[in-house]
Amino acid sequence: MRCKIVGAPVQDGAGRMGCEMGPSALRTAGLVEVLSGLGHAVEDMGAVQAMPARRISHGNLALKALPEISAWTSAIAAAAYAASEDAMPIFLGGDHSISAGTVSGLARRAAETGRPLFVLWLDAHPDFHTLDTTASGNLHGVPLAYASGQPGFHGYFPDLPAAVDPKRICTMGLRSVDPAERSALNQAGVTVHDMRAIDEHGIAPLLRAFLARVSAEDGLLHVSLDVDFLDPSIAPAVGTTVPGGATFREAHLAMEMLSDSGLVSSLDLVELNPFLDERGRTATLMVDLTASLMGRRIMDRPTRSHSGSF
Ligand code: 5AB
Ligand code: MN
Ligand code: MN
Ligand code: MN
Repeated sequence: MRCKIVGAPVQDGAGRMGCEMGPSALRTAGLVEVLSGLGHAVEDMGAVQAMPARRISHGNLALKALPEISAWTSAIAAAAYAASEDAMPIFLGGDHSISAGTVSGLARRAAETGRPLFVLWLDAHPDFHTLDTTASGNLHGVPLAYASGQPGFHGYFPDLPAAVDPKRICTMGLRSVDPAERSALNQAGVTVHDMRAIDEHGIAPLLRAFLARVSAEDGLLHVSLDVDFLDPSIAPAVGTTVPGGATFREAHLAMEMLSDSGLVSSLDLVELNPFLDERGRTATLMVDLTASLMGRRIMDRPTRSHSGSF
């Protein structure tokens, strides 16, 4: 597979500084070498350049860094659209506000190719606030709402050439959902597999069902992996830790199943805050998970399910 690594060193969307160092930490943990070692042709595109911010004011006075994140979103969307023409882009955040750009750029690409875009959102949070509903004002809490065309972004964020259909979004790992997000997710028809569902059913059948839908529609699949999807005991380097996250084995199994499916067309690695890490362990885990998603196996064959191809 041909991969393009795209750095998006954004931190203004998070409540604390440090995510700017994320791309550097992921490279230091050996991302490029690991992918090359798996036989992929890897091109490191360096970092997206921030565009100059214009003045924007909004009635929600809690909003932080709206001009900056709006400008980043334009630049990252353009980079995502370009990189997805002939390769699988892997975006290195940066806080999760970068996905306002990645997903919208990929949706534009998908619309041109005529294939539907699906999004798998692996996160403790749905990031489904609008500019009006966020109480913290941290814009890493809005990207999925923006990219799926929820109201209230017009005039503040770049206009969307194409939105992702909320019915083609699946979130997994949720365990911190604000009331406004809960009703918006239900109304929009997003598939939500919260931690309770993962506890009760196991991650495999839930993911298998979603992958079957992507495959049935010959879709493109974007995976957005927030560090806080993982349990903080194994992934401490994130500003928004929530107890009770995915285990090491659950996360690897999800990545291995995604790899077996052959459906993943792009990936975000977001919210890594290296300032909060312990001797690089979270960065290393993110790279290892990426390796599983990109074909690393314990044994030299994929493990097939009894019932189907995933
Ligand atoms: B992350 C919260 N919903 O709006 C808010 O880490 C958390 O990208 C957002 O998932 C977390 O501030 C954003 C309380
Ligand atoms: Mn997130
Ligand atoms: Mn999160
Ligand atoms: Mn976070």
